[in-house]
This record gives sequence, structure tokens and C-alpha cells, in this order.
Amino acid sequence: MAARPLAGLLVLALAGLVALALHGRKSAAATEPARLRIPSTAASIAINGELTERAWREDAVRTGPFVDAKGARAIPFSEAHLVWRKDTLFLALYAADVDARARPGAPDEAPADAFSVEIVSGGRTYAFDVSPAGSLHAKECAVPARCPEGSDWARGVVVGNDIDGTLDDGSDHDEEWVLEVAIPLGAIGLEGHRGARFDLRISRCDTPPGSARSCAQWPGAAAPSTVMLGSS
Ligand SMILES: [Ca+2]
Ligand SMILES: [Ca+2]
Ligand SMILES: [Ca+2]
Repeated sequence: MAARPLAGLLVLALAGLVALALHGRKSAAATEPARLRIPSTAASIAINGELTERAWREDAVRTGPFVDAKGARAIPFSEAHLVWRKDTLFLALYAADVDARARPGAPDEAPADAFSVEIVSGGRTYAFDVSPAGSLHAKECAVPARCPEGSDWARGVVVGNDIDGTLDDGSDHDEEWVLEVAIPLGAIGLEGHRGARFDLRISRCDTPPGSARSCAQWPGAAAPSTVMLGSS
């Protein structure tokens, strides 16, 4: 007669272990940074801030909307598109914005509006800010001891911009600004072949009229996302 309670206890214990394992797996997945495969393209891209090329329309992958500090879809909307060809990584950075600003709010401050890109490859961190005007500022690295000397790595980076509206003029209602960025893979320590991996984090900061500067980011996780060059 004691066998039944014992069997029942065993079933309960097994069910508990299964539940624990499933919960653990779910928690691990929830904390893993997102992964993204960047398609290759055979199409050429003119770096002018206009995303009319086939590479953007048909080949590129999108990050989806950037999120705020609470993980919710950030307002205003921001998104990045990524694609690569031969020896170049291409980023398209889209920012909805009613008031596009490139100037800093105060001297020595960052531009009121900007994208910040951080790439970690081969133990080195390559980072830069780009304003709606398309001016690029290579930043100090997040891990200075591992960074290349100075910011010379960004000399080969090319930026094109396009603004629907007027820059640094709050008298009208702007719509959006777009940056198109070409990054030589060699400048970030990579070769152009499938399977090449690096970590990526992109944030977009905005200073709404009369409000404080706030930033949205991709991925939403605290850690950068590991991304990989893939095929078309
Ligand atoms: Ca273009
Ligand atoms: Ca703005
Ligand atoms: Ca304006």
C-alpha cells in the first residue's frame, strides 16, 4: 500500500524537475542577446541617405523598432537596416523626428539628435556617433585598454544623409532623417566572408522640443547583439 504514495511523490518530483528545467531554459533564452544574420547583396549602394536601392528594398535585414529603457517601443520611431557586400558593411539608420537637430544643446554636449554605433570585434571596440547632418565623430572606446590607438579606424567610414524637413530650425514640422553608412570590414577587423561575427549595439538619442534628451536602443537587452555575415 505504501507504493502508491511513493509513486505519487516520484511523479510530483519528476514534474517539478521538468517544470524547473523548462523555466530555466526560458529564463536563459530571455536573457540571451538577440542574434541577427546580415544578408549579402550583389547590388550597388549609393551613399546618399536615400534607401532606394534594391539592396535596401529586397536584401537587407531590419532590426525592428528600437526600444526605450523599459523595453517598450520607443517614440519617436527608430530602426536600422543592415546588409553587406564584398568588403563593406552597410547600415541604414532611420529616425522619425518632428525636429531634427544636429547642433549640441550646449557647448561640449553631444548633438541633440544622433545615432551611436558600437561594434565589438576581435576584442576591440569601434564606436562612433553620427548626427542628422551626417557628421561622424569616432568616440572613445568603451574598453580603452583594448581599443586601437586614437580614432583613426573610422577614416574609411562614409556617411550619406537625407532629411525630410529643415535641420536646426524648430519653426516647422520635420518628418524624418536617414543616414546611410558604409564601413570597410577591414576597419573593424573583419574579412568579408560568411560566418564572420561581431557584437553590435546601436542607440538613437533625441531631444524633443522642450524636453530632455532621451535615447532608444537596439537590441533591448543590456548586452550588445551578436550578429553574423550571411549569404543573400
Ligand atoms: Ca542610397
Ligand atoms: Ca529631434
Ligand atoms: Ca525643422
